[in-house]
Amino acid sequence: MIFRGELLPRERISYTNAVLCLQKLPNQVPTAEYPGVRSRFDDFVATHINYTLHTHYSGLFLPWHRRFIWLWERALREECGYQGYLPYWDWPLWADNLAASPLFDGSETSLSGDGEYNPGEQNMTGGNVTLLRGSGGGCAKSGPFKNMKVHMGPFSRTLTSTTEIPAPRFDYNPRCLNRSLNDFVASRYTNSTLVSTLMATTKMADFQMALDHWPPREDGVLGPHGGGHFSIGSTMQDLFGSPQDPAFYLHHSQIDRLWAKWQDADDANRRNALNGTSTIMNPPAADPVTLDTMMEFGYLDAPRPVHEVMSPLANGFFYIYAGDT
Ligand SMILES: [Cu+2]
Repeated sequence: MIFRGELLPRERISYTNAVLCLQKLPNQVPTAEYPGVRSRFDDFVATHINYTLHTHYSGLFLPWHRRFIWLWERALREECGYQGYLPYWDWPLWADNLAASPLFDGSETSLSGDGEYNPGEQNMTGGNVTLLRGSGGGCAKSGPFKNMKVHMGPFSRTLTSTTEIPAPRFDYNPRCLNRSLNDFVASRYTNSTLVSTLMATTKMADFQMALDHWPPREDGVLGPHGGGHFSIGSTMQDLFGSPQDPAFYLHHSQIDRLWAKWQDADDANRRNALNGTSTIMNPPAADPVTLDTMMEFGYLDAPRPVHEVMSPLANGFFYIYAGDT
């Protein structure tokens, strides 16, 4: 069988049409409690914000996001008639030239591309590393998400608490989708060398470290998880609100794909490999994640034990990544 990794133009449009459909469907998360939630699309955003402090830089990062993107795909299919599957963003293919990528070329078959040029966009500094600014910095200027509104955030890049969701929490703050294609970041932090390094790891702690420089390094060096988040603009950079950029789901699909491949490469040792706690940055007092740790999804799904999501082919999951044999 020949696997075709790349979606046809009409398949890309049916995907983005389904995303636009979720943006028009009514929310199930109550606006009274979560004022920024204005659509079914926003249900996923608010859920991500709500659990961010448990599900990033922690032992829950991979298991939680596996379930989260599966719930997203299910909503596209069941609520918006989408017939395809969740695509993934294979970072290294376009790491040197994001604007040439079918994902971000700004055409009608893309996920929208660069933003309008914003002279105010700054370089970003973390530790000793400076990331040069991207080429846009304003509203996505073409493609299917040119007119979309994001409703929540922005959140500060500085984390002030590991237990309290910071302001602006779930406030309603409508803005455009910000985009700034950044080949400086993509070429350094999402390239094939980093992916090979990631896939060559044998221990979960090393896999996490290569994916995320986890815990984050003081010199600000990013793994490909952060690299993808920092290469297309400020909406996608937002630790809490990043699912407001439709590219979020393709980025996390790629992460889930690489995790699944890594698990498959040594099933006996890696299928149930876990490391870390259920609190961001793994503070010393936090409980270690085990196969029985329960993960919460708020209004999207019942709580799920970690062991239910350790295989893409069990417990209600039944998926593989095309192109991977
Ligand atoms: Cu996330």
